[in-house]
Amino acid sequence: MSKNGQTQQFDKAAFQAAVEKHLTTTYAATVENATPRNWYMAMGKALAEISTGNLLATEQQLASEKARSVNYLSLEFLIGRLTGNNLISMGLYEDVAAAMEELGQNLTDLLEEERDPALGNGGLGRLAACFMDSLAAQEYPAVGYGLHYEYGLFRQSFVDGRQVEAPDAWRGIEGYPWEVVRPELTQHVSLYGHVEAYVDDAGNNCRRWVPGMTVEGIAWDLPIVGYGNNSVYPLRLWECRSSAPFNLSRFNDGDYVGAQYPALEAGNVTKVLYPNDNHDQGKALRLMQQYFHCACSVADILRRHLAAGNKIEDLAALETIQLNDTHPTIAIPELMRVLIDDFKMSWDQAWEICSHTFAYTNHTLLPEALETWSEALIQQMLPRHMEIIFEINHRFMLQVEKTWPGNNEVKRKLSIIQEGPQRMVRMANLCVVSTYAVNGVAALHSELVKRDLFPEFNELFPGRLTNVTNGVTPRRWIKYCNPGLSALISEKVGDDWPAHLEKIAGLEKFADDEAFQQRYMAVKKENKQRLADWINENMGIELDTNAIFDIQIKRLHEYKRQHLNLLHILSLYHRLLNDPTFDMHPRVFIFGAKAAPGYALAKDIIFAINKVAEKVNNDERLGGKLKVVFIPDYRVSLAEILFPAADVSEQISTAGKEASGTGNMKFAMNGALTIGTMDGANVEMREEVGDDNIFIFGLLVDEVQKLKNEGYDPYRYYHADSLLRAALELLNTDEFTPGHPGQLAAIRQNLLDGGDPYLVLADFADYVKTHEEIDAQYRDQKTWARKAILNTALMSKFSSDRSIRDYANNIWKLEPVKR
Ligand code: RUG
Repeated sequence: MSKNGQTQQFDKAAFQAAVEKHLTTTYAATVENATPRNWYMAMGKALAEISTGNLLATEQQLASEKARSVNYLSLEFLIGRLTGNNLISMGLYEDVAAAMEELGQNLTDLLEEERDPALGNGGLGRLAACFMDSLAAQEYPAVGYGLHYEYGLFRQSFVDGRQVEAPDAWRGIEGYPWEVVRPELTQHVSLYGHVEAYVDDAGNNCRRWVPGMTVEGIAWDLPIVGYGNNSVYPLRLWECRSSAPFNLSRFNDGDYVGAQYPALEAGNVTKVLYPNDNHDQGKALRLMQQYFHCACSVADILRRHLAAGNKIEDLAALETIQLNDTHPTIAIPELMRVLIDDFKMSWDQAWEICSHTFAYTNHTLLPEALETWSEALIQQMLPRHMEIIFEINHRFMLQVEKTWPGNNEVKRKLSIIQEGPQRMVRMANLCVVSTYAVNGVAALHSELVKRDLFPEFNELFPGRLTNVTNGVTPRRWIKYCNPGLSALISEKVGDDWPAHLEKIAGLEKFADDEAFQQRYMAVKKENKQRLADWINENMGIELDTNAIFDIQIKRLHEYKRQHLNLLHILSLYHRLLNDPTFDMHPRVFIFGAKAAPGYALAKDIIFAINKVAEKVNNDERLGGKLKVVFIPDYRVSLAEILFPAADVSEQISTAGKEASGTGNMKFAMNGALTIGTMDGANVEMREEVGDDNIFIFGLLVDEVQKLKNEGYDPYRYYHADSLLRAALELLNTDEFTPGHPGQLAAIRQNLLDGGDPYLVLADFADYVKTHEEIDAQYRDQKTWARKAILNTALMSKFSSDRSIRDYANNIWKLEPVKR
């Protein structure tokens, strides 16, 4: 590897010729009349030529070496823009910038032409993207399997403060330059129909699925480029098309439109990403997406395995399949079906392979996010799978009976089938029963999975339940998004830290160095200015970069408690206007969040923050001390500007509700100080940075539980705390919605009469007090700089490279294969 991580010789002239060739032959433009978008597309195509070559070469090498691989199955990969990141991984950023400059093009401007591929909702999908990056960076053989949604996560705008959703056609008209379609990998997927019994030639009683329809799965590969190496792994996204695109007899009868129905229906399967985060909606089309994804992926894994000359019996030795949450659980009965029905294995043989192939990651304890599917729906859409699930459950119940004889209560609790007026299949139970490893995503979360969610499973399968703490890729989340800080780090610890984040600990010894502190804070200031400029240009709000930039960016959810943040803002507003002795350092509260379109209260919270923002940003009585900004359409490319610009990171979920969080890690790496509860990965971040360098507040998990058990009464806090009361009462007036009192009252109603399910009021006073401490400490810039530097220095644990090594060593038993 040469300087900049470059792994192969860059031929500038050849690259420029390739760009110009694509400009003319692919996009019908000339050097003279090409638009910036034409240039961006042509450049992307020229770069993709390099990565596709490496993708095929990596594929061939891994097949010929019979390398053990992980197959990461996820309904979501929130990859964000690829071009800038891939340039960094290829070590070509500077060379390509110079080459494009000679062609009269500015690379930074061209990178802005890329639409974010938003093929995920939030943390879960972004984690999958970081993991693919870390797999490739460390050359652990891997294939990512996902869906090629025509529309990604909806685009968000605000109309009079309310969220409005629009479709996200992320590929534009021209398609996405990095993707390559692989028609030779097409799969056929069956749906509906019935199961029939038959006797095979050997006289065995067998079952087979007679499908009602089939659709086609088309593979699109996106290159996951290894940082500083030549390995490129595929992120393989399946698009659903009709197997019978045209009904010829209808066409010949003159029914030209009706003739296309099969194509239109099949196209619906991968039309759009479901926009729910941490919430199971239970729609039939979603089950179809899940099965389509799993059937294509399982078939492709088997194809690769057999094409490399391996025996089917060796599947578990050479392939492991990681299920990212329960969304791809149907892959388990699908593999059973294929092994039994197609490969004619016995149940025991097939089970031996399956139960040693799959591993499952749990990402949530929230009951509303734990997936169940109605038995009737599975029976109708996937009749053979329902039979197999029943059989898995039957055998499992025998095992439960052995351990807890005659205990029907424990059987009811553990059964894959949940009894009730409508019988439901519990996907998490199916996962725990059928996989060789189940992991939570942060130490606290994994403990709660064992203690509260699956205690009996933990007893029944000792050692199966484990932890792998999440991480984030330092390539995108420091090197690419924060060039100023990256240069400073490289100067102090050398430039190989993006691949070896442990090295970043070398910054610790500069935490007290005043000159370094000043340079570090100067970088922070530049990053704040970059964000302030973006906000000014796009939203017309002017910000003072001397203010504290206090940022909460994540999906809008009650458990994440954006409304606690809002109540704090209202309390500051109240104090600034009513308490002449109150003093505060100027503060800018910045939000970014999408609400699921059907989540009314989440949308009300967005509306309320926007209305408060409108008022305070224009209220001269506040003397510029308080600003509120809600950035529309929060997405990966905006996150790349937001994380580096934060002074304060809001990680304020109710303890026990946020499985891990990953934004918390990105903020801290970029030198923001966390205000957070003892929840998710905050707990481990505190262990790393030490209590002095993080602001922890609020109830602990067990205190939350205790308070609830005792009968939580939000009015107790309301009556006891006049500041809280003042903040809540503001929501009942027309202070922020002139002439329309009560427009914000739903939030107050939920917190008081609705019982305040996430204990916002119980944590309010401590939250306010902790913010006062932040205010005081920020005024001492030297101390603040020291803490910020230590946050950067002490975050190496949260590199996704470490997470992937944990998976590889402790779960997958996977070795790197160097190219
Ligand atoms: O809510 C969790 C986050 O705490 C976590 O960091 C992330 C990645 O592990 O996954 C999020 N999540 C959980 N998203 N969806 C779910 C449940 O389907």
